[in-house]
Amino acid sequence: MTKYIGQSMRRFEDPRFLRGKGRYVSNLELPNLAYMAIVRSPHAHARIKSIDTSKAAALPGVVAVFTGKDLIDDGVGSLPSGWNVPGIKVPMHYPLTADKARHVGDAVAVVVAEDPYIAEDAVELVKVDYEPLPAVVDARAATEQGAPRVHDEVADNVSFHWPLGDKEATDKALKEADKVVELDLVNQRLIATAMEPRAAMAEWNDATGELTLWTTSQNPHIIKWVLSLVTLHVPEHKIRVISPDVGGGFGSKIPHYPEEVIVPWVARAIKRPVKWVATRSESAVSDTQGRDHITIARMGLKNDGTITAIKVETWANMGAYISLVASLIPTAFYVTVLSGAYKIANIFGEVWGTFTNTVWVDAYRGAGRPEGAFVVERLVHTAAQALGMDPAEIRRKNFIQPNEFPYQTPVAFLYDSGNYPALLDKVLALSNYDKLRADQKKARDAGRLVGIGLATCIESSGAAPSAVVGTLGSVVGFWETASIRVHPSGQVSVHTGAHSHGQGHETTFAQITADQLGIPPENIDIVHGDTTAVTQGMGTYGSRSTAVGGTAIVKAAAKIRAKAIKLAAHLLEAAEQDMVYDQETGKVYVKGVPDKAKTIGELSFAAYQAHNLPEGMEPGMEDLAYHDPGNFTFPSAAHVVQVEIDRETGQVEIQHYTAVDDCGNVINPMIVEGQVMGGIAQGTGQALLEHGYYDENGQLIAGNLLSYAIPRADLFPSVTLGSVVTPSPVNPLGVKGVGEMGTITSTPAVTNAVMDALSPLGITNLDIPLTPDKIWRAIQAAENGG
Ligand code: MCN
Repeated sequence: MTKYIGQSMRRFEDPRFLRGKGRYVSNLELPNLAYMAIVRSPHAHARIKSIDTSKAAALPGVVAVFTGKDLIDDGVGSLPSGWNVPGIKVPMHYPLTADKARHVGDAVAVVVAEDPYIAEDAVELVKVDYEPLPAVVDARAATEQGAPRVHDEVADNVSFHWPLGDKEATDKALKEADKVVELDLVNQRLIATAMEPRAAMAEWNDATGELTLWTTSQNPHIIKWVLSLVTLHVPEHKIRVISPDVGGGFGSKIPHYPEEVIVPWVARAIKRPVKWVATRSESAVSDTQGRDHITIARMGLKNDGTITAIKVETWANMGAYISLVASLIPTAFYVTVLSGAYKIANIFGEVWGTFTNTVWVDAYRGAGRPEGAFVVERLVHTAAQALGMDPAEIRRKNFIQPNEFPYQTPVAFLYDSGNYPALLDKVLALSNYDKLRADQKKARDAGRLVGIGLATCIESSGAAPSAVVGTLGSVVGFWETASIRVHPSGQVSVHTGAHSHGQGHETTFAQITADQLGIPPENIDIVHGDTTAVTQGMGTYGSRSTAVGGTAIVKAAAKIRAKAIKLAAHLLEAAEQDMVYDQETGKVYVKGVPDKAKTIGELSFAAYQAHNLPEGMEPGMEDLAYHDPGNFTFPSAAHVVQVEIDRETGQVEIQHYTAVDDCGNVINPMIVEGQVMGGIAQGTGQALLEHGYYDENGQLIAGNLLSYAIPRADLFPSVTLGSVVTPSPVNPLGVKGVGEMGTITSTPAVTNAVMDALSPLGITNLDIPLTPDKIWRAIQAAENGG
């Protein structure tokens, strides 16, 4: 049925990226541009007694210096929280802090100069008189009596407490269980490390009062709304936000950032365009970070391996401020996935979101769902060990069965579709699981530390519907728009509110449109990332763009086809109900008379000519659709990993990696493979390497790429990929999201493999990242008693 969907078409965007022809914010220039640099706090917690800007202002080439007071006195608003769980405390977060610095990197003042080097020099000349205060960095310690207060008005540092599920029933089930396994888990702080650091450039037109802001955002329309309604108070119709090519985001480019307010404000103040580009080390202390949970998790089981209950307590580190969607992540994106792929009668989870003197936290690839999957999959692995069961068998025993969809979990979600036994069968077959186990036995007999890890996970992607997310705390809705303009030539522009920053929408969205209209993808342009070019849009995150944005395209295309049919009937003097739109060729013909036809190109030309239109038809061939999804989609994945640990060094070698995914119908298998591979690399990075580590004074110890270990190609053997397809009934494309599935599943799979390797030594739980040092010490302790 489909001609282009399902094809591994090469990405249309890649030639420009690979040849260095992308248009990133930092590449853009404007006449008379001034450059901004930011004075950031070196202290994790300090009262600001005074700021002396005189020396910086006197440096030749410096245009102006501003402090927080300048912005606040001018009425600039506090950065908002866009997701408000009940009872949440959201303290003020001004773009430049004026009273206290609350994390290393908190922005205190800005310098504007004729070139970026002078601006950097002048930053050194701004004298801030700080009174250092004690800092707190640990999410749970922050709630203890006597802990330093991050915000003077929040006595216990708790922003919110969020329970979900039946506590009484879960406690009872745990009491009655044959076996209870308990784990203390740390899901460590991560730094997103997108390839392109953040940047912003702004221009004010004094004559018209118009602001244009170029910013590295995943959701430029949301930034426009917030700039107008909350922070800058500029009329919305006077603001244009452009996020051109953006080099990766992974969630860290969702929030509304201080620089998106300061740069335009300064441009208006000095009557010149202004640009700011973050350095890599600056990004480490000013981009939102991810994860950072401390969890106590319990699972109750029958002796036969049936899971009867899960109970979870989590302290989620919010950092120093509440970021745009931060309170969603450890709540409605976390506790709600604790059922995983399993039928579990009793689930209860509660979360404390706490303030600490660390960089503020927001979405990072998976955002809440990796943390949830990690808890469930580590518990399942540990339970299998405790009961002496094979980890594949305990999973199979507890899976939701294919005939049980739609499946209602005890923690709010209604899963759309899936076939978890088929996923497991496929990954076991592709990985040659029985042979891996036999080889492991031989290796163990020879004294080698070989481990096999499994994870079978689900994800909730494409948040929906707007009315429901509204009841959960969202300020905005999660619909998407698409407008399709068939030009007089028959070529097409599709304007989408989704934002591609690496995902390849320019290709997959063209494939979707091509199959809807029968126009070759190379004649279709995907326009995104510009609030003037695109009507409205909610942007890209939560693996929503294909399920939600793709469906908006399908809806807009249906409107185009309807108009084309009406016009063709008129021109061919046939009845409208006798017309057929052939979506493969783009021809509209009279049923049974294929030669009596008009192409969509001819019809479009006729629609713009407007010489001979049916009575009442407007000229042109263009339409817009909003799509508000009826439910999330629930992709799933099963991974099998084999590792070997070098006893002498603690180094982990990944020897085999097999991943099977189900993201419903696939638009472009090559792109899906790329998404899964990238996700696996990121999730493995969390399991083995990455840690945004703060010392007890709140200094970020791993603040650049020399000290923050990201995964590199040599970590991986060749990865075997497979797929199972259970189309989603939630949208007409039958698609589910894929952008985060690899990340969600790989962290527990790799962790379980390492723990399996160490199990003969009696080591059952170590905190991630499983660095050689940590593993070596655990081996020494196990073998030598410490
Ligand atoms: N796709 C497909 N068939 C499906 C599902 C998806 O062909 N059944 C394709 C899509 O059309 C799209 C890509 O796969 O080209 C990812 O689609 P989707 O799962 O809908 O996710 P989004 O496009 O909404 O992207 C968001 C997701 C998230 S949440 C993070 S974080 C992430 C990710 O995508 N950040 C990325 N992948 C990334 N990839 C790159 N290169 N850079 C990032 O910052």
